[in-house]
Amino acid sequence: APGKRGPRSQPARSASEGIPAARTAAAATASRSLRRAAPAGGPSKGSSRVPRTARSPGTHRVLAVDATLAPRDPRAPGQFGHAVAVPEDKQEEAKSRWKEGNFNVYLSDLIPVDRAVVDTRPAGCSEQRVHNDLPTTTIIMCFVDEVWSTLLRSVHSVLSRSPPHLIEEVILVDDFSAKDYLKEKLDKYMSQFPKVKILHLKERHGLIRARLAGAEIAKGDVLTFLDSHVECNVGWLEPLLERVRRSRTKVACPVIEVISDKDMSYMTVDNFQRGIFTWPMNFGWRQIPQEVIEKNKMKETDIIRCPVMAGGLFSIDKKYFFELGAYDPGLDVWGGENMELSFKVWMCGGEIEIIPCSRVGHIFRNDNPYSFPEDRIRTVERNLARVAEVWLDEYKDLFYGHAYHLILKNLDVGDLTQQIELRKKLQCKSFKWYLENVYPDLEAPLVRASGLLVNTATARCIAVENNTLAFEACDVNNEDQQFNYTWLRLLQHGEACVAPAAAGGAPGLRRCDGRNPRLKWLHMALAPGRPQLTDHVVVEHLAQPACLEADPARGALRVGACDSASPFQKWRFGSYHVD
Ligand code: UD2
Ligand code: MN
Repeated sequence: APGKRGPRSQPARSASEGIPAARTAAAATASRSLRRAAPAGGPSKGSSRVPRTARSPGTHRVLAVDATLAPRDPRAPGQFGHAVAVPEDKQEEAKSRWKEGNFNVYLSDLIPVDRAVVDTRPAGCSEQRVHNDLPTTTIIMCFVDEVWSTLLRSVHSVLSRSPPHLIEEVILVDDFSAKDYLKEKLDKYMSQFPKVKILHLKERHGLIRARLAGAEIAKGDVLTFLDSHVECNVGWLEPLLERVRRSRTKVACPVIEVISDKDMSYMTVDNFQRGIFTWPMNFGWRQIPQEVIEKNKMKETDIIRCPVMAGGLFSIDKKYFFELGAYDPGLDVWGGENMELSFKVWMCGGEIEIIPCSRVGHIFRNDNPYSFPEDRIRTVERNLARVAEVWLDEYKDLFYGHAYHLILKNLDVGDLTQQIELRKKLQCKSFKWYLENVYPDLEAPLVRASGLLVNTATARCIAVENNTLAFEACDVNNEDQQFNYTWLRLLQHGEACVAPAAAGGAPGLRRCDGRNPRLKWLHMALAPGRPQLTDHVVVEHLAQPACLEADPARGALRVGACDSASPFQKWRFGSYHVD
C-alpha cells in the first residue's frame, strides 16, 4: 500500500565462507520492507479474562493478555520496542560482544527482559472471536548457546502475553550448550515459573532432533515451536490455536516480525506476504501481487495460505505431527526441515497458513552464531538432498540442476527407506500435484530454453502440425514451432513432447510425462562427459549416443548416431534462460 514502505533492512552481508546467501533466515528476510512498530490497531481493548457471558455461545473476543502493559520502568531503554543506541564510550564493548550472538548483544543486555512491545496487529484483530475451548499447547524452544537476556526475553514474552490456561508448559531444549550460564543459573532462574521445564540434552542433537526430543515429552494438545530469540506480541497465541481447533491438519504460523539485530527495535513487516521457495530450495517471502489482493478483496487480517513455512515459529496438532512422521530424524543440525514439513503437510492432506492476527518478533542474523559439527554447507545441502529424494519425484532434477555449483556430487544422503515408506503409507500426493495446486506461480525455471528449435545447417525448425511432428522452414511467428526445453529434459509443445527413437528411426510425439526417461533429451551442457555435444540434442536413455538430426536429402527429421562434427546435428533454441 502506498505510504507504507519504511526503511529497508540492511542487505544481508554477503555470505561468509561462501554460504549461499539465501540459506540464512536473515537472507530470506532481506527483501522485506520494514517499518518501525507504531500502534496499528490502536490500544487493544480486549479483556484479560474469559467473559462469563460470551456474545455468541462458545466464543470470546481474543484475549489481550499483556503483563507488560504497565512496564516496571517505562523509561528503560528499548521499552515498547523502541530502537536503542550504543553510548559513545561503549562502542568498543558492543562491537566485541556482537559475535556472542551475531547481533547487538550489548543492547539486548541493556533492555528489560520483560519489555513491552507495540501491538502491531492489523485493525480488527482485537475484535476477532475465538472459541472458549481452544486446545492447550506446549511451547518448545530449542537453543544452543543462546544469549542470556535474549533467551529470557523470549520466555517472558510467552508467559506474559499468553492466556495462562492455554499454556500446558514451556519446554526449553538445551541442545548441549557450552555456556555456563545455561546450566544451573538457567535452571534456578526458571524455577520461579512452574510451567517452564528445561531439557538438557547430553550431546548435540541439532535443531531438528532437539525439537523432536521436546515434542516427545510434550503434554499439550498442540505443539508450538519458537526460536530462542523472539518476542511474542499481544494476542499472538489464540489465533494460532483457533486454526488448529478448526482443523487439526492446519499448521498455523504467526507473521514473523523483525527485531533489529543492530538497535533491537521491534519492526513490523509488510502485510500480504507468503512463504515461498526458489530453486534450489531457498526459502523466501513474496508479496501477494496487488491485483490479486484487489480481485479477492483481501483484508489485512485474512489468513494467507503458504507453499512453505519459514520454519521456526508454528503451531501444529501434536497427534497430527506424529502421524506425519514428525521431522525426518536424518536431518542434521539446521536447515531444510521447513521444506520437509511443508511439502509433507501439503502433499499429505494438510495446509500451511500465516495468521496475520498472530505476530512474533524474531532477531534475524546474518550467520549462525554457533558452530556446525561438520561443514556447514555440506550439512545443509545434504539435508536438502534428503528432502529432494523423498518428496520431489522427477522434479528433484530442478533441485540438483540449480544446485550444480554446490557440492552435492558424491554426497551420501544416508538411508531413506523409512521416509519413502512413510510417504507411501500416508498415501501422499505427487510433487506435480503440489506444484499445480499449491504453488502454481512458481517462477519460470521449469523452462531452461524456449522459442524455435532451429537446425542451424538447414534453417528448418521442428513443429507440431495436426498432432504430428513436422520439420519445416523456420518462422518466428509460427506458434506451432514454439517449444520449451524443460528442467525435466523434455522437448515440449503444450502437452505434446518430442519422443526419441533409436538411431535410424524417426522421432514422434507423445503426451508429456516428466517421469518417463524415454522422453528425455540432453541439450546444452547436459550430456555427461560429452562436452563436444553441447549444441546437440541427445537421446538420454540409450547407451549408444544418438542425436536428433536433419536429413538434408529428404528435409526430414531423424535420429542418428551422434557425430560432434555434423552440422545437421546442431540445434539452437531462440533463447536460453540462465539463472
Ligand atoms: C530459520 C528458522 C529456524 C529454522 C531454520 C532452518 C525462523 C524465524 N527461523 O533460521 O527456526 O527453521 O530456518 O532450519 O523461521 N538451534 C539448536 N541446535 C542447533 C542449531 C540451532 O537448538 O544445532 C536452535 C537455535 O538456538 C535457534 C533455533 O534452533 O533457537 C533456530 O536456529 P537459528 O535461529 O539459527 O535459525 P534461523 O532463524 O536463522
Ligand atoms: Mn532464529
